[in-house]
Amino acid sequence: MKILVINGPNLNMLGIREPHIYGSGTYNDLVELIKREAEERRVRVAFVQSNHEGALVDAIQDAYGVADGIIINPGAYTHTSVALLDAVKAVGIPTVEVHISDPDTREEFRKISYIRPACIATVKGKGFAGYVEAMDILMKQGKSA
Ligand code: CA2
Repeated sequence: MKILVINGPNLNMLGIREPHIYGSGTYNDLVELIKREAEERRVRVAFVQSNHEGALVDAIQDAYGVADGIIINPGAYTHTSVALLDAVKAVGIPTVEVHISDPDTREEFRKISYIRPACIATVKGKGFAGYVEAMDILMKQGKSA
């Protein structure tokens, strides 16, 4: 199984500021954690992080015919992007939405997720462990598909 892990804007800044919200681990720590957990599960993982909406759309499109699942933390584009919603719908790849914090307990504007309707599940508020849970969700659904 091949999983693409996509992280949106500012997630490259993890561990640098706002540790009370996002923890003290860096983006590199996150990548290493996912790689370790993927290896144990014999899952192949690839990573994309971008601060640009179009680059994220390109990454989703490039996964067509390549990845069996997508884990995406769209960052702030969660709350604004119809383009990411359309891209996930267009490729039809099982996708799990992940948030390190729980946006539903924060500002009102974070309670809206445009991408959620195209995703098979949402994991939020579980820190970096949420990405591992997302991997398990994709693996389970891969077996039943
Ligand atoms: O909780 C999450 O994972 C979010 O997707 C993170 C986004 C935020 O806009 C969403 O509402 C929830 C923001 C990522 C910003 O990451 C930072 C990392 C370090 C310092 C500042 C921001």
